[in-house]
Amino acid sequence: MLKSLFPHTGQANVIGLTGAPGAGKSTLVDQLAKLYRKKDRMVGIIAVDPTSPYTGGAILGDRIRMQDHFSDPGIYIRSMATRGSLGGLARTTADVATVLDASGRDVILIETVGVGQDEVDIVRLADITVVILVPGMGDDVQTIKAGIMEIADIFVINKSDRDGAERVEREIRALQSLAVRKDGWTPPIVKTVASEGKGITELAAAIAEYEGYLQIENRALKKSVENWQQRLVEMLRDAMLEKAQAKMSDGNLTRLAGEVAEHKRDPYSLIEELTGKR
Ligand SMILES: Nc1nc2c(ncn2[C@@H]2O[C@H](COP(=O)(O)OP(=O)(O)OP(=O)(O)O)[C@@H](O)[C@H]2O)c(=O)[nH]1
Ligand SMILES: [Mg+2]
Repeated sequence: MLKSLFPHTGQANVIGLTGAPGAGKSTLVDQLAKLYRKKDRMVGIIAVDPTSPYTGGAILGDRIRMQDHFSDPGIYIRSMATRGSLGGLARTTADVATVLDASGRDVILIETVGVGQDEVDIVRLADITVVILVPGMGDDVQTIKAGIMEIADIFVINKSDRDGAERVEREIRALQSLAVRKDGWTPPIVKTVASEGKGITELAAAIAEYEGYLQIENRALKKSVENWQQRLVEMLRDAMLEKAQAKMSDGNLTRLAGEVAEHKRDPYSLIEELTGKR
């Protein structure tokens, strides 16, 4: 199915939103979705929770909150929470995004928690990445900077109704002054109060501005080539692994591991055998 759907993709704007648990991602996604619906754009939402092996509380909460939209066929919501699915969460999310894109969604919003490797991979699917911070995180901006400074195209300081929003803004500015992005884009900082719908228009404007920026000098295509380079390597790795695994049953793996553990076999020749190098 994905093979035949792929030619119909590439139309949607894929927007990734990431941030710490409880930062207000779902509330923001909800507000953005409402705004895009007012403009008559078809919206797809993928809520990814890599921290939970189950479709747990958080996502259930999102569903309940988002059910306002359930009667609206212009919004489709899919939650994903299973780690360890074949090919990993990032690939599964990519496949779901492909289906949504092909189905004619104009905007796809991907919500994901945190900034671990899975999240960075998921972010790679997106044309635009929004990193959500909240006041009162103290030194957290410092600790997560390595991950977020590189992936953020736009910063949101949500819960700006709380004390400390200015301080977070200053910290981001300070970090930005240290590392200039190689594409020359300076990620704007948008302050929001998602629960009250404040700053959403400004966020949508910042998103539109970055979309415009990507249209200049083939930047969108260049970014896409970079992303696909990564994804092709991942897909290849998955395919090779599946192929090698097909050659041995589970019991077989235990037996082989036993032979290596007892030094009856060396693991290097074994891998060569399994990958067909020999
Ligand atoms: N004070 C304040 N509360 C907010 C704001 N935005 C969201 N909240 C509240 O923060 C809580 C968490 O919001 P969510 O949107 O579920 O946050 P999330 O980042 O999606 O959370 P997870 O998906 O569980 O990681 C909810 O109770 C929201 O009502 C805001 O701007 N100000
Ligand atoms: Mg959420």
